[in-house]
Amino acid sequence: MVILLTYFHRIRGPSILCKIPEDEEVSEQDKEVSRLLDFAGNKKFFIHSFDNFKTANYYFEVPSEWARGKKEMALISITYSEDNIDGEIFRIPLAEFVIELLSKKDIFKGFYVHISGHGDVDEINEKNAEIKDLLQNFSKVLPKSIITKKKSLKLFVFGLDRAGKTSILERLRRNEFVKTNRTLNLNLLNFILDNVNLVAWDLGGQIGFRRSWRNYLKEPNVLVFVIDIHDKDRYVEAKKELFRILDYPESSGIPLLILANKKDLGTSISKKNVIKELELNKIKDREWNMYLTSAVTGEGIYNGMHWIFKKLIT
Ligand SMILES: Nc1nc2c(ncn2[C@@H]2O[C@H](COP(=O)(O)OP(=O)(O)OP(=O)(O)O)[C@@H](O)[C@H]2O)c(=O)[nH]1
Ligand SMILES: [Mg+2]
Repeated sequence: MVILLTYFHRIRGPSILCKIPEDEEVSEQDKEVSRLLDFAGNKKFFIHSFDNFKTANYYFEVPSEWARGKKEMALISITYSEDNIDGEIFRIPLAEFVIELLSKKDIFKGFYVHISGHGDVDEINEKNAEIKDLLQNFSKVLPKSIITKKKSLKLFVFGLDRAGKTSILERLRRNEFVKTNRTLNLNLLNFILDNVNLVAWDLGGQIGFRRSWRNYLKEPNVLVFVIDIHDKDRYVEAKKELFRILDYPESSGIPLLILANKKDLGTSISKKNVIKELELNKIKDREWNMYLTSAVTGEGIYNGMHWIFKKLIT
């Protein structure tokens, strides 16, 4: 399997601008090429076949201060030869890679390594190293889920800062409680639980990061909302953030798992109580369930995950 990341400077619209000789009919082979380069086709993701290979391709626009139209095109392609692979499985990982790449500030500079006369060379090299790192991580994560052919689920994990999101995910990933640092912006985790490949988008809960949550609401299979049940002063704030996400059209109908966390700190708070405080009975447009959990002991977390598996994995 080969992964290529290609950057097209200043190309906009279809790339086949002319055909020589002009009077000859367009062959099937040419059509294939034009399909690959047809950036005007409005398809971000497409599968392409040639010889005994196939490619899964995802193209995207990179905002760039150095481009004429302020936008340039890039294409990431995975070339594979295994007959039994359905290229569709690359769609979500590629989309995720692109979101992560574009979240890096001024990333366009990293594509200018071979073009002289553009700004600070050190800065360009540094950005290029960032791209390479991302690609390296991506290539490590990818074959594991693809080759083992496990079912894959994407979790959108949100909630106020210090609710315990990262602790819960680390507990699931390593089966132990580990010390965490606050999450800056986004933490992407990939791990296998009960033969299911989980891709978790662990979102930073501090106020400054909450506005960007929506950007990552890209086709998740399940929403996981974490709340610290002992942080009663912030129930109203938590409820507001929960319903803000539920009200976005792109989250419509997606099942919601609520993890009422830090149960180990005392059991005076009941499930009923949290449901009432968060007004969860108002949720009518999706399936939801709530579990009292503890990242310290692991209690409740696995039950929550099994509820998801039961709903979504046939
Ligand atoms: N007692 C107890 N402490 C917990 C539990 N879960 C998390 N914590 C602690 O709560 C604090 C915050 O946990 P994190 O997992 O970092 O919280 P977070 O929701 O990821 O926070 P942000 O990344 O800022 O959004 C840490 O000190 C954790 O050790 C729990 O179940 N019980
Ligand atoms: Mg965190």
